[in-house]
Amino acid sequence: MRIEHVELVAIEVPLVGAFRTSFGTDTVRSTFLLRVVTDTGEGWAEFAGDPEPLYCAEFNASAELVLRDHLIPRVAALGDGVTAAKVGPALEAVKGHRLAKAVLETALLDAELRSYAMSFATYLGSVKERVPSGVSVGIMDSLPELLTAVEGYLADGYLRIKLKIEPGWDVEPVRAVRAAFGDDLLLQVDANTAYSLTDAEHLRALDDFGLLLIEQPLDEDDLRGHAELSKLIRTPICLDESITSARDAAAALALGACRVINIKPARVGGYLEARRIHDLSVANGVPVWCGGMLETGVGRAANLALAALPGFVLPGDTSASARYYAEDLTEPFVLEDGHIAVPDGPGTGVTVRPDALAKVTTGRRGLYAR
Ligand code: SMG
Ligand code: MG
Repeated sequence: MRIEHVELVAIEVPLVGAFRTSFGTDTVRSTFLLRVVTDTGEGWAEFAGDPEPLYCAEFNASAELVLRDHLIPRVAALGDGVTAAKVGPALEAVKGHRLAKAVLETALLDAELRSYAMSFATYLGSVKERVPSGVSVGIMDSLPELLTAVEGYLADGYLRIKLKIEPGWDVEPVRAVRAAFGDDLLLQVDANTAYSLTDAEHLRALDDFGLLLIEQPLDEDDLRGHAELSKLIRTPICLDESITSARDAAAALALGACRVINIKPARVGGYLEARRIHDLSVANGVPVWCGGMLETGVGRAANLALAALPGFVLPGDTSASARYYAEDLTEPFVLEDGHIAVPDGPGTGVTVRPDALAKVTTGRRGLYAR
């Protein structure tokens, strides 16, 4: 495969409701799609980041620049020999920028798989036709508002609830949700790095509620702190932001910094590294689940294929299109009996609907032409 040209499509897609985390509030998903045209066809992928470097160090403008000036030229230099598997080695010299690397590798993988009429699910080794779906519930202004939101998601059929937490919104919302919906509800929390080790005593109060896990309580670079915290609380620690590679995952497990891993392909540089983390976790007996970055159908499709690998034993943040968007950019993903079907068509198995894309496009820029 040879890269002919690469185009960035900037999008602003309104969310159906505001989504508040410990680091900010989103009302619109502002990101970009990458369209890679090769001699065999085209491939699409969605950048997982935001306009601001609050979830991680990367952001939309940093990704655009590094793709244009450093990543795409290195992969294009492979000439006729481009494959998705060669993207990682070709980009190894460039430090960091994993979300940007992931969007390029994923668009090329989509193009490559379409040329063989093979799905992401087949390529990655998926074993399920549908995956159980959880939902991530933002921080709210009041407990009644939270209970109404959770009730709605449970009525939709979601099989697991994740509450976003921060200091001042943690034990009470968990207590309220447990009291309202019972002990059998699969429930977990995500702090997005909002705590420090001195909060251990406070976080121990969460042990009373039978949570599946607490996700990323401490800073992303604090593996030691997570290992210490895991000795002080019973709730299993799950890492998200801290795990940017299979090597990180191996270190976190060796240190006892986590007992569960949230795998987001973008955060770790793409689906190939995501699969390596899956394999490592399976070998270590560690459960994994698929995280989300409020993706449109473009990004969601490939995440569903990954979530169908055998080690993904917990429901993921792979919710239906309607949880995020009134109109998705692809055919909408729907919840059936708490599950979402894994796409089985070529590549990601979805196509971008030109009319839906046109409505949310704020700019198109060529990043490379042969
Ligand atoms: O895609 O349903 C989704 C969002 C899930 O909570 C979610 N993602 O830290 O796991 C996480 C957050 C990161 C994105 S917050 C804008
Ligand atoms: Mg998280």
